[in-house]
Amino acid sequence: MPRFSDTSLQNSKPSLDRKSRIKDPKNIKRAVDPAALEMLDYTTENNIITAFDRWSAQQPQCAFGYQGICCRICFAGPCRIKGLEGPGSMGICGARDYTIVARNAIRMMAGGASAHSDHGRELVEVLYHMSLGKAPDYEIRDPDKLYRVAKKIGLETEGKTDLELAKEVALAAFEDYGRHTSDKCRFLEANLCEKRIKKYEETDVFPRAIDREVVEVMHRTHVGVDADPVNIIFGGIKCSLADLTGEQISTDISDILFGTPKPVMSEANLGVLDPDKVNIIVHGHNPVLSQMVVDTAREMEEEAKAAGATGIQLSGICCTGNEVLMRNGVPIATSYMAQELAIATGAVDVMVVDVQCIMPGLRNVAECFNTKLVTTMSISKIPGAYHFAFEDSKAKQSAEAVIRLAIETFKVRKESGRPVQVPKFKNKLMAGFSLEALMDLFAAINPDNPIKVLTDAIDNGEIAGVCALAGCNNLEAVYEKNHTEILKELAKNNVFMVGTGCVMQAAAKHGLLTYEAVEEYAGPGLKAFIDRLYEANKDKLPDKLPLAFHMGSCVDNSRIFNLWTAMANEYGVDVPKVPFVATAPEGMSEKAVAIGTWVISNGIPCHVGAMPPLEGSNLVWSVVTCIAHDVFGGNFILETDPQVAAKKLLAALEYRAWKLRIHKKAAEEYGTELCQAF
Ligand code: BF8
Ligand code: SF4
Repeated sequence: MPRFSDTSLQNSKPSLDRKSRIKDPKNIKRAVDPAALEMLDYTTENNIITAFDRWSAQQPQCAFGYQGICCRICFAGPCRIKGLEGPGSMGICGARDYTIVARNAIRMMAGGASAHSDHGRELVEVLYHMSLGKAPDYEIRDPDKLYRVAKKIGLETEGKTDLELAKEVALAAFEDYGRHTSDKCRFLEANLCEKRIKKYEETDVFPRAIDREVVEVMHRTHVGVDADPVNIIFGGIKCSLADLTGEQISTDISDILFGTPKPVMSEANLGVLDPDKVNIIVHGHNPVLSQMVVDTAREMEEEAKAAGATGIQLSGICCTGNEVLMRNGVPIATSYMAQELAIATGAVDVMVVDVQCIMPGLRNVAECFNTKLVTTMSISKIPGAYHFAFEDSKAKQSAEAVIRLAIETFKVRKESGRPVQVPKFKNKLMAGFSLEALMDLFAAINPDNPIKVLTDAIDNGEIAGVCALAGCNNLEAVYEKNHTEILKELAKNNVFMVGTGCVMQAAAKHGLLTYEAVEEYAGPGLKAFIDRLYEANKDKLPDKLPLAFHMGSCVDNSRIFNLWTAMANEYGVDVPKVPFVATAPEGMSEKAVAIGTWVISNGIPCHVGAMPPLEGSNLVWSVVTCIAHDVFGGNFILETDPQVAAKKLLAALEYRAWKLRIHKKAAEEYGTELCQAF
């Protein structure tokens, strides 16, 4: 029986009810990462408080907030939905559970869209300033990408210098943030397939300008504006597509400025820290600073050696770590939830942070050690941390100051003679799979039509389809357990996997971004496919190919969007017919909510393995898990058990692949057009 005939795998309710989800709140060792487990013993022995202790202290968490039925939108509240009937079933203003849940959810999307898009805006500003000669430390490292992006968004490229074109691309991107007309966001329209453009026009969710859609969400969710849950959610979808626009801009411009990633080898986990070197961790998201630190550190090795170090050891946490891993092979220290544990090793001299996913708790841990925590962005400061204001006009100078502070701190650390506790665990990895790099691998087999290598492998059943792994860590799950279990289960079932963000850091730390993992976990079809790709490309690759393909930071989910769009165009169908699924096994942030929403509105089923605050309204729940599928072709699969989640993802994927095969066969047999229904 095909898996998708099993109706239990189509049940929109998670297999564990709310109360059974959290097992032992007293056990803080909620991790499968051996380095994190070792460090948790050490922090417990030494009374160092981290997120793991604070998670325990927060249990049981507020059930109203957990389900999304707490409203704090005005200060007549807070209001909670206390039952199904009577005055307590509504907020003071009369808002019902569905209004409150929907409003809270789309405010999360607006938060996520703001974060991703402001990150993109910083990059556009650097590109613009560079084109005017006002950011002299930056350059165009990938002029081909500049031309490709310019062409794609409809700019005339003939007869223009790189700098002239860079300025025009920057101005076009600025327009996507602040257009006053009702025209469409250009960076989004240029990357969608035609059928999706039509779908977004019909449903009135095409974003006009990023900032405008965020503002509209904040307006429509103000006290006494939109109370219709479906209308509210459609407003959220429009904002999530503005988020996607911001992500596309971020990726495109990062590649133009810093280079488009190519396959690269590196290592991951706390064992990458070297006590004899000056250890600098870059943490946050924006490559404008971290890339400059990487470039400058190379020039300052001798200064570090003069201070008694054997060199400078850079490593990364979160997505800025992914940015410099993808382009420079800088090792990954750890992922979001273990960021404080990195400092608790005592071996970190400077942790330099920019924006997003930076725990305020870092400062308390840094205080216990010789570590300097350095903030760099005016919107992201932490009391007690050093603040070195970063300016793109003096980028190199800022990076030098940070590195010099680290060298000075190293000297103090060595003189103090204080022992360090660096876990030995680390694994090698291969990363650097931009869409261009992936297409390049396919092109070695089919130079005329590279994407057909992937779609053919699905059509002939060699692989089951594609799954995108994305998102965060959340201690509602056991740290990195959902990530690794789902990844292994999908591999066993021949799913080709791409991914971004903290999931891929988990995969890397557990040795899953290696060929050894292909040998251990891949099903026969997936192994044959990966082997074939390697054989065709072995002259230009640094090693054999990995089990899953790391495509970058969370904004680089735009690369994944570009991948499924290329597949849809190749099949001649709309995205919902493409055998593609997505998962955020340990989703946490508002950014993840925005991403998940544009994933489903692109027409892709999206699993989330930590429960978003939606359970308080059956109506909203059914809109996002069922009705979204009828309208857009994608829906959320909310499931906290990783084994059941993997089965649900496989069922959704196999159903799509099976249906597409049947429709293709029918079209061939009867000489008709390929059925477009989903
Ligand atoms: O943007 S995966 S915890 S680091 S939010 Fe944050 Fe989540 Fe990690 Fe990257 Ni994305
Ligand atoms: Fe309560 Fe309505 Fe104010 Fe929300 S907006 S806090 S439900 S009165």
